[in-house]
Formats: sequence, C-alpha cells, structure tokens
Amino acid sequence: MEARRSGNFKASIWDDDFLQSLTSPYTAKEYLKQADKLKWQVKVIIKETKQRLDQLDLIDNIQRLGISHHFRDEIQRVLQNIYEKMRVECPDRMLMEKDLYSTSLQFRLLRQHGYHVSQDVFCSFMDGAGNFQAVDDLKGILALYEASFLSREGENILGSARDFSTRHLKQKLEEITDPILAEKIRRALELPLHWRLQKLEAIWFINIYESRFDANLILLQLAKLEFNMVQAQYQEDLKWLSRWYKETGLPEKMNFARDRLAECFLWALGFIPEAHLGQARKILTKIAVLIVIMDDFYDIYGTLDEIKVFTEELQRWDINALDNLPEYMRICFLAIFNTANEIAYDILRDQGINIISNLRRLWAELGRVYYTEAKWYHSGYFPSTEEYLNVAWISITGPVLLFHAYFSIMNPIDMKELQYLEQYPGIIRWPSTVLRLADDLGTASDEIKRGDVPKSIQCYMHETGCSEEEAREYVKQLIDTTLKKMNKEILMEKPTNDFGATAMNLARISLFFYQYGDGFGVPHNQTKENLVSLIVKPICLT
Ligand code: LA6
Ligand code: MN
Ligand code: MN
Ligand code: MN
Repeated sequence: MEARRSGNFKASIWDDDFLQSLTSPYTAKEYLKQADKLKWQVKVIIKETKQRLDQLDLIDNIQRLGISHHFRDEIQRVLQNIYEKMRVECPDRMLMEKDLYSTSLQFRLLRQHGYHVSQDVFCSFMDGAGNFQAVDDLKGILALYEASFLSREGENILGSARDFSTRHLKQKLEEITDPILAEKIRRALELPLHWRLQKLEAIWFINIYESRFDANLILLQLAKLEFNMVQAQYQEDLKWLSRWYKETGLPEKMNFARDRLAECFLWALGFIPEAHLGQARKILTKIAVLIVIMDDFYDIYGTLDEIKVFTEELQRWDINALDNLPEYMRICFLAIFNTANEIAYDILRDQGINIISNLRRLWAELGRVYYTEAKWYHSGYFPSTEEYLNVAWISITGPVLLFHAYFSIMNPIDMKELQYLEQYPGIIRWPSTVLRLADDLGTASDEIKRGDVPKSIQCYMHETGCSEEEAREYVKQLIDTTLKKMNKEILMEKPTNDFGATAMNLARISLFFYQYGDGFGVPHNQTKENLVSLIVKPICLT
C-alpha cells in the first residue's frame, strides 16, 4: 500500500471550551440606545458640514472608523453633490486646483463610490514631460498614493502617481519626525487602504484617530461602541459554530487535516462583516471547514485511487453510493451532502427557489479540479503558467466561496443574474485569481517541501527558467493587474451591487491572510492577534 503523507499541521489554538467562555457586556439594550443617539448626532454633523474639504475628511474618517454603513444615504448625497458641482464648475478636468491632498482624497472617495472621475484630475501636478513634481506635502503625497490604487489597467497617469508617491514616501520615511504620520505611511506602503479590510482598519484607525487633537468625540464614541456591539455578535456566531464543529466529530475523525475553525471564521468575517449577516458567516465558515478537509486529503493524505473514487462520487451526488468510499471519506462526503442540502432547504423554504443543482455543480467541479492537480502531482507534470491558472483559480475554491456568499446574502436570488454569474465573468474570476496567487505566495514553499502540485511560482520558473525571486515578482505583478481588472469590472461597472462589494472583499481577505506568509495554516502569528482583537478583546470606551 502507498504510504500516506502528512502535512504535520500544528494543532488548533482555539478550543471549544475557550470559545464558549467568550462573553461581552455589549449586548445590553442601553448600548443600543446610546448608539442610536450617537448615530442621530452624526447625521446632524454630516448635514451641517458644508465646506467641501471638511465633507471629504468627514466621510473618510467615518469610513475608516468602520461606521459608514449607518450613513450610506447621507454619504451618497454629499458625494453626489460634490460630483455635480465639479462637473458644472469644470466639466473637462473636474478639478483644476493645485491642492494635492483634496484632489486625491476627492478622487479616491468618488471612485470608491462608483463615480466616473478621470485620471486627468492629476495633470496639473505633472510637469511638461508627464512627471509628477516633488512637492513638500507628505500628507498630499500619501493621499495621492492611496488614490492611485483605484486605477484600471492602462491608466498611465495613475501608474506614474503610484510610482512617484511610493518612491517619495519610502525616501522620506526615515526623516519624518511626527510618529503618527510615519506610522500611517509605513502601514500604507505595506498595503494600501483600498485593499484593506474595513473591520481591521477600524481597530487601527480608532486608535490613531483618538490621539488627534481635533478628533470628533461623537464619531469616536460611536465607532468604539459599534465595534464592541458587533464583536458581541461575532462571539455568538463563533460559539454556535464551535458547537456545530464539535458535534460533527470532524476535528477528531479528520485528524490528518488542518483544524482551523476560528481561522475559517475570520475568513468568513472578512468576507461578510455586516453584523446582521451572521447566517451568511455561518454558512461560509462551514463551507471553509469542509473545503480545507477535502483539500488536505486531495493534496496530502489520500491515495490517487481514493481521491479518484471521491471525485466520481461528487459527480454522481448519490447518497446510496456512500459505501463505495473509503471509510474516512464517507463522513466528509455526507457532511458536504448534508450541508448543501440544508442550505438549499432554507432557500427553498424562504424563496421557493431550488438551488440543489447549482450547489452540486460547484462541488463536482471542485472535485474535478482537485483531481486534475493531484494527477499532475502524481505524474510529475509541469503545466504552463496559463494551463495551471486555468485550473488553479477554481481549485483555490473562489467560485465555491463566492456562490455560497451569493446565496446567503441575496434575497431574493435573481435567477437571471445567477445564470450570468455561472458563466464565470470577472466578478467571479478575478477575486478568485487574487486568492490563488496570494495563497501561492504564502503557501507554496511549504507545499513544495512536503510534495504538492507545482504552484504558479514553480510553473513560471519551469516555463521561463527564471529564479524563484523573479517568479515571485511576476506573481505579484499578476496580482496587481488582476486587482486593476477588479476595479474596472466590479467597482466601476457595478458599484451599487452588494455582491460586488463582497467579491472585492474576497480579494482583500486573501491579501490580508497571506500578507506575512501562511496566515491560515500556521496558527501562531498575525492571524491570532487579529482574532484576539476582533473577537476577544473589546475596545476601551473611555
Ligand atoms: C487553501 O489552502 C486554504 F486553506 C485557504 C485558506 C484558501 C481559502 C479557502 C478557504 C478558507 P492551501 P491549495 C476555505 O494553500 O492546495 O492548501 O489550493 O490550498 O494551494
Ligand atoms: Mn492544499
Ligand atoms: Mn489543493
Ligand atoms: Mn496553497
């Protein structure tokens, strides 16, 4: 018999007893009342802020503090107003003034909200040769840097803006005496605001904002309260999931696989952070848990014969054939089957729509691509980068995650739109591609050491003969291009769709998880700290 391999995964650091012990005082009604009052006060502040720059700063702060979902209409109204005024005042360029900070901030906020603003607004900051002119305005250059990430492919002015601002900020970083500005710049250079998760940004920003002499205490108080109240909701979601997980028996029975409930939950939380969408987070976490087990037996534990049978069973989706499977796979198959049926049941009950065949297709396809990769691995085959990516953007489970998100946040489900999405347009493909590439950067080294299919880095090295470092650079470039495609296809073409925002979040959570290596598989690192601040520790109110 073929010897089984092992991933030597570390044990989970989040046991059920600990998770069940989490409690929060912030479920009390008095906090809700307090928050309602503050929300009302913020609405007044928005209404009474009249200067354009003040309005822009206010919106930026509200967004960074993580409370903008309460003021969607108000923010929209202000931005609409700004947008229209600009068009009247200066129809060609939108804005011809010389203030880099306000131009950049306005550009970023308008684009973020789906308004068409031309990159030409930055022309007035360039010299005749098309180069940005160095100015003594770090705040403005930082704003330009952040704005430059809202670009589409081929927008060369934004490309130069990004190169210029990145270079300039890096150069100046050592000289900056203001510690807060230095911290802001360092963080921005690591990952720009546009690609950060709002929830994690909020924890950091609340702290920074609090130290400002001109901090608005109403905004600040609401942000803290909101954070703590939502945290109480997350705790309940996770406690429920931990009970579910324990009852499935999967952590003991699948002891060859990564045991990562809390990390899966963090994944779901980054993807769908809205407090009231707990049910969606539960579905996504369950799906993630099942995927990870399946991935680990396709990649590591299973023999090629076993996974061939499993792949066939997924295509057939026939519960009567359960006994064809090796024992350890039966419980996994049944867990997938039951979870899919449960999700479909709820939708059939609530909306009268039957999505069983759609869910079946997703799992069957995942089995097929996992099996393709396993065959590549077992036969020592090196696909070209393109051939690899055509499979790997699906095998990273982007489509499974995105469609489950779609089913759990869209009510009612639009069958026409669903059929369109099932042809895998950019809104499905690009965020999944980012996930794949980011995962490869973070996990490929360990995977290859242990024995796994060549990942994008190895495929590219094999194809071009370049070094690993060059291949990694190439993959980073690919991520960058894909993010620009997302800006175009999701942000600029479907700005108001909730699913669009969720799809963008998939890319964000991917960048986040693999920012410092394998943030998912390796439990003791940044991910642990982030889980502690998101789920365990409330923010001090005073
Ligand atoms: C992928 O692991 C993995 F577990 C993820 C966290 C990706 C997103 C999916 C979730 C949360 P691995 P492979 C369910 O790097 O084998 O082993 O495709 O994936 O490279
Ligand atoms: Mn794997
Ligand atoms: Mn895999
Ligand atoms: Mn991987």
